[in-house]
Amino acid sequence: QRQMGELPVIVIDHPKVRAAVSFQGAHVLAWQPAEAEHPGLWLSENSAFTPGVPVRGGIPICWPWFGPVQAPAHGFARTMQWDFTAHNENEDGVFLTFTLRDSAETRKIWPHEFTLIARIRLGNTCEVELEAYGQYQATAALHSYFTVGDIAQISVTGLGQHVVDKLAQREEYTDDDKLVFHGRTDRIYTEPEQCSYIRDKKLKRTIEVVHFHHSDVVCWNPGAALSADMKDMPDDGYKTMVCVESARINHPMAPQGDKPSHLSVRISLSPKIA
Ligand code: TA6
Repeated sequence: QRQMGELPVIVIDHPKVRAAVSFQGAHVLAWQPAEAEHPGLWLSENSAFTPGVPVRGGIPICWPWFGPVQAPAHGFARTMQWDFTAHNENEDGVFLTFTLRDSAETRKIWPHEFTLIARIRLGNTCEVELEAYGQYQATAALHSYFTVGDIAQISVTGLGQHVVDKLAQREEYTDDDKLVFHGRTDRIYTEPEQCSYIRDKKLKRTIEVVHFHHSDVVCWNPGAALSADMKDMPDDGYKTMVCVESARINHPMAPQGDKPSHLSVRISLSPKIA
């Protein structure tokens, strides 16, 4: 266990993987399989790393709402301290479990009882499985930030045809079967496939993002102007990152007491541009 700024984090140095996970938000901050030349996840060095402030990068867990529906934006799960409830490791990697339960503090902003479990597996793949109990509806996202060589030289596929463009405020069926980035992009794909692929010509690799129990996939890149405006991001930070997020927006998570609702992601890196 170490500190990153003011945040206590678990640092993993295992023959198969190097990674870091913060107790705040059960947040995977970094993940790089031993055989990978570059980090899988992108993390802003300008993040505050202060309790109660979201970290920019890694895999923030946005829950129990996605976006600025109410304060705090993207819910409170990403800025709260979670309990570290289990730890296991073997030759393939490290498995960590975190739990967050309702408290007087959460009930002030969201009036529900809940238990939220995050199971994190770090090895050759990076997996985050979210399991929610209680009786409510909650939108959510595993807001993964990926490292790319150059945003202008990547494409994302497996997104499906139906897109809500949050910037143009337009909803449409598109013929494009791949997304390329020409500036600020903020899109919710509402009929996505199970698997998204980020093909990266510069780093010569493909990131495979397998979504489970998702209803939507969100793609985000802030572009130059917003990147320069955000104080927790380097001015040119947008060039080396892309968010491809496994989400439940149009079909919120709806656990029924002890019958849980899930949202998960499994990420792997392949050295080929498939
Ligand atoms: O997932 C895309 C998005 O909702 C964008 O609209 C953008 O604001 C981004 O997430 C980051 O949100 P944050 O609250 O972390 O600044």
